[in-house]
Amino acid sequence: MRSSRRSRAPAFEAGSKVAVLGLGVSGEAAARLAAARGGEVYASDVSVGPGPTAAAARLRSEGIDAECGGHDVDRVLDCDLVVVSPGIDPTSDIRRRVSDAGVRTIAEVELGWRDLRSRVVAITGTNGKTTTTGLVAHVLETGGLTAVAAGNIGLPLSEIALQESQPDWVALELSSFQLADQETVHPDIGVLLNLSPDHLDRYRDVQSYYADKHRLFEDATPDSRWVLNADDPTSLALPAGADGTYYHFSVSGPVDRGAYLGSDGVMRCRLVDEVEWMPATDLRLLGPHNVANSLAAGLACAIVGVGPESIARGLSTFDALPHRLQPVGEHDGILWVNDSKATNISATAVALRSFERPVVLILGGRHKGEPYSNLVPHMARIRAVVAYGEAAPRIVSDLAGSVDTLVVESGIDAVVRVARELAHPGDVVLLSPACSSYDMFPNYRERGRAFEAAVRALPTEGAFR
Ligand code: UMA
Repeated sequence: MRSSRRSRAPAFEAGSKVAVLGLGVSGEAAARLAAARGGEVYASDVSVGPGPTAAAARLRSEGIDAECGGHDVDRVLDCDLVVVSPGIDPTSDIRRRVSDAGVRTIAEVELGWRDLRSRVVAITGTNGKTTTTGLVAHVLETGGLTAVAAGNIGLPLSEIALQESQPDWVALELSSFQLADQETVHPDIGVLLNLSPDHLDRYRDVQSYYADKHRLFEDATPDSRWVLNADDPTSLALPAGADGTYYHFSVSGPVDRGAYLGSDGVMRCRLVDEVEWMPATDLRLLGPHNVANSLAAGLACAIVGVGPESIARGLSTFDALPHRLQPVGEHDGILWVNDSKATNISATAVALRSFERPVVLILGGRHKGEPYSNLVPHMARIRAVVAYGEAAPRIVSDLAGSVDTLVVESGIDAVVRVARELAHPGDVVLLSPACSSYDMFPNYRERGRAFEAAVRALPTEGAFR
């Protein structure tokens, strides 16, 4: 496809005072980029934890003013621009004060966007974003292009923007938190996978969450290309007529322009002529939702101009990302699966639909607002639920009368031992918690690692495969 790259105005004039809020990976990268572009940077973090402390020390060693243990509010309000990390809630004290003072605030991703020369496939939606982002980068590379996966997947866009030599394409995962504070981000190709309630601990209602997702379409141009899910009416309606060309993907039958799963199980694409990609059974990823993610990713790459053979090769050589329906191994006839990234009800529902075998489901962590009773329609194959963490009492009351639920009050090792006792040979034990990890872990990755370590430490009769 032709490039729609435009020269972009810098986010601020050299010599401006720029405050960076948060010193996680986004804040550290943003502070470095803002300083490299001539900003007088003040970066700060409320925490004195090891991560922000180390980031502040690295920045100071490069001559950038950075501190932990609080935000100097007067200094922040004296700035011309505030760059905010996505995890900082808009209702937090510092963000309210910045907003009341009328200081311009942008997302880290907006700062990176202004200096990005690569073309962009942006991926958003409630579930499947990270896998689809990884797939897009992998298929583009299989097609001979240079591509990097960035954004919410873990690599801040500002880090790529600082590089001398940038890739042909960036597969950019965008969360609603990042979209909320974007100003001018408009991808060459935008993918909206699906929409369902999430983050109700941060949004006052689901409409406010969808409104932030809609910001993907706000700067659409006639050159924009949109990849939408023909099987999901809610996300199909979201662009509301935004400029650009629309393509669709579907697992339930042919589409006019896009990619679909045929009734014979073969994945096909129709842009001009219809081409076959591959049987869906050739995917290494588990579950029907990953057929949809693969159709979306393949379609975005077909629009870029990648040929059908490369698309099939790329899709069929992509392994599950860590913590996303990732098989840990099978022993004594029990398959252990790490789906720690499932931090909401709909992600756990999707995981439950991925197995034909009986499932012992591990649920728990910090509650995010949606009732667990919404899982009941997906629980036909559940043998038992093991509930743990802060959300355990709520899980027990929401599932009462529907499924056997046991509460484990100690750590993840005990949770795994109880799940092992409940499982029979032939079962799956699935960690798909439907909650955030923050009651017990710094993030979902640490939770997934702890689960895997506990599984590997179990005494076994046979070898662990
Ligand atoms: N902080 C303050 N002041 C406050 C509140 C918090 O300074 O008032 C500090 C915290 O102490 C912490 C920092 O802000 O040190 C946290 O910022 P952050 O949560 O934005 O962390 P980053 O490391 O920059 O990670 C962010 C994304 N995190 C979130 O959106 C919560 C990462 O997505 C993303 O990979 C990374 O930027 C790179 O773009 C993670 C995520 O969980 C994976 N995303 C959510 C999800 O997928 O559901 C949206």
